[in-house]
Formats: sequence, structure tokens, C-alpha cells
Amino acid sequence: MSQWNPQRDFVVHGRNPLNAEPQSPVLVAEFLTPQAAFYIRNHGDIPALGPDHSVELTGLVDNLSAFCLADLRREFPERKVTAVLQCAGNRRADLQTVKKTSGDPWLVGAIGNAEWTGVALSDVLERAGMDMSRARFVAFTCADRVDVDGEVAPYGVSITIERALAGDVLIAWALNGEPLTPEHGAPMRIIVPDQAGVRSAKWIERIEVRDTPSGAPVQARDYKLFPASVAKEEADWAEGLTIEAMPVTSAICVPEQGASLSAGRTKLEGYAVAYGRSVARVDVSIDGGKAWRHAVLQSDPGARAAWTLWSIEVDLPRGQHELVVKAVDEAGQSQPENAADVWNFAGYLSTAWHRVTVDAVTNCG
Ligand SMILES: Nc1nc2c(c(=O)[nH]1)N[C@H]1C(S)=C(S)[C@@H](COP(=O)(O)O)O[C@H]1N2
Ligand SMILES: [Mo]
Repeated sequence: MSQWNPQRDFVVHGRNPLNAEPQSPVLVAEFLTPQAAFYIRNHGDIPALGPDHSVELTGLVDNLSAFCLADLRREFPERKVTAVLQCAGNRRADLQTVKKTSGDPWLVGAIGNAEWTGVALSDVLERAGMDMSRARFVAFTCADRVDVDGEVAPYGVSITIERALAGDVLIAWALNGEPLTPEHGAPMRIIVPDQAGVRSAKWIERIEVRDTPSGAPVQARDYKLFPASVAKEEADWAEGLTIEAMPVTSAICVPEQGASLSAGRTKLEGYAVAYGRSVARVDVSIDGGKAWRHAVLQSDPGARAAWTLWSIEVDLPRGQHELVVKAVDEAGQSQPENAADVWNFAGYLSTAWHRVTVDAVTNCG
């Protein structure tokens, strides 16, 4: 990946705030996504926080405290977790071909798989002690201010106390062994494996143990799933499903949508992920979903929250082909056939069969 060039190899959806995803072939080049190739999803400006930035631990804890990165590294054991991070808006562009939605038209690249280094949030919470008769949520408040439908407030989200105490939720400072860059949350961010990226708060400023979820607008009114019959104007936010876990999904990363390639033997590649379950099978079709074959899977048995990469060699005769992929998890669950089946006004969880149309041509000469 020494040829990797972020200027050239990113699709930029917006510069202010900065939102960008790698071109899809970059995603499958390595099992661990390099930080320089990791999608960037920001709701506001990137705060400039120094290494001494202090995080407050507050709420229903016995001992209120504040710590900086050096304190964490000194006082708690270091943990490493390999986990996929995916935006709930990944592949929104597919839903937008059905009907308009809010949000950026993410292609397949709002996802990455990395080894995160940090300390376990559970170690920090257990050391502080908690009022377990009342502690039900852990809320994160961040240094960036974001606009949710006109209300500007610090970015804030929460997870359940059970999730927070599971041991795999990290206060992380490194991605594949490199210190986090400012856009990915330096100096410290939360990583919640097996949940949508929105809960993995960057630039944390406060960790608060509470008896209610975070009241921040991002938690209360963003990243909520509604049925297709509900329009944004009539949404009762308390009724929406808070997106935490995500459905099994997969995508074709090579070749790219609209590619022109040589007829004959060609390799298709992509990723699959099955939140909390393993990917049991990846089915690939080169005829729009009539006939299917099984792809070869590459996963890391020691990393259950990581993604699975898949590949398959196929023969493409001259002409246009609709390549399709769907993954099946170990519970036998798979992806819906059509984007129309899962359309929602905010464009979340776009996990229908992924389709890529390519032109196979004969190279003469
Ligand atoms: N403070 C803060 N944390 C945040 C966000 C943000 O805008 N501000 N975006 C969230 C969303 S929606 C996603 S998908 C991930 C993206 O992380 P990345 O930019 O490091 O890929 O961060 C999450 N954490
Ligand atoms: Mo996201």
C-alpha cells in the first residue's frame, strides 16, 4: 500500500465537516485498514486536543476523577481489540436510488477494520466504583459541537451499562499501533465493537454513569431507524429504534461500480460482517442473482468482531454483467434482496444485496 494517496484515493462527501471514504479497492487491499485509508465521519469541526487533554469521569460513580492519556497508560492494563467500525449510513447511496433520504450518499467505504489499543472502559469504571442499583447507561460527551436539525450541542451518545462492563469496549488511543490522528479522535476515543460507529465517540471529554440514556441530540434524535411509512416531519423520536447492533451485510469492492474490464477470468473481492455472529457464507452471482457460488473467506478466528474478506475467481464473457453479493451469518440470516425493502427517510442500514454493473470487453491488438 505504499502507493496509497489519500488525496487521490478518497471520495470526499463534504469538507466542512469533513466526511470521506476510501475508494473501494483500497478496503480489500489489507485485512487491517490503514489509518490513512480509514473513512472519516464527522458531524462537526475536528477539535485540536493536545496529549494532556483531560477526561472527566462523573455521574453515578463512587469516586469522581479526571484522567489524561498518560494516567490511563500508567494505571490500567493495555488491551487490544480488532474490530470493524461501520457507519450506520454506509451504502446509503443505494437507498437514494429508491427515493431521496437525508445524509451523505456513502458508497461501500464507510467501514474499516482495525486493531485498536487502549484500556478497557470496564477497568476504569470498576476502579471508580458505581452505584449498581441505579447505573444503567454510560454516556460520552465530546469536544466537538454538532448541529442536529438546528440544535447545536456537544456530540454525545450512550451505551448500556451491560455493554460498557463487557470488557471489550475500549478507551482507545491507537489504530493498528499508530496514535490516533486528529480526525479519528485524538487523543482518546471510545470503541464499541459490534455496534454502529455512532456509539464509538471521538474526542471524549466526559464519561458519565447515568440512570437514563444521554440526553444529547445525537443520541435522542439521530441514528434512529423508522419504517418506510414514516416521514421525517412526523417522526416521534422516542418511537424510533436506536441503532446499536447492525444487520449482516457485505459488499463488492473489486471491481468498482461501472468498471470496464477484460473479458475472461477475473477476481471479485469484498468484505462481509455479521455483528456479534460470524459470517458463515458469502454468495456471489455474476448474473444478477439467478445462479450463486460460494466465495473463499478470510477471517481472523481470534478476532470475532473483525470483518471477513472474501474473494472468488469468475469467468466473465464479453458484455454487461450485474455482479451481486450477499452474506449469510451463522444463524442463517442474510441480506434483503432489494434496497426498496429497507428504505427509510434517514437512509440507515442499507444492507440489501450489493450489486455492481461492469462491462467485460475484448482487448484487441
Ligand atoms: N465526537 C464525535 N464522535 C463521533 C462522531 C462525531 O462526529 N463526533 N462520528 C461518529 C460516527 S457517526 C462514526 S460512523 C464514527 C466514525 O469514526 P471515524 O471517523 O474514525 O471513522 O465516529 C463516531 N464518533
Ligand atoms: Mo456514523
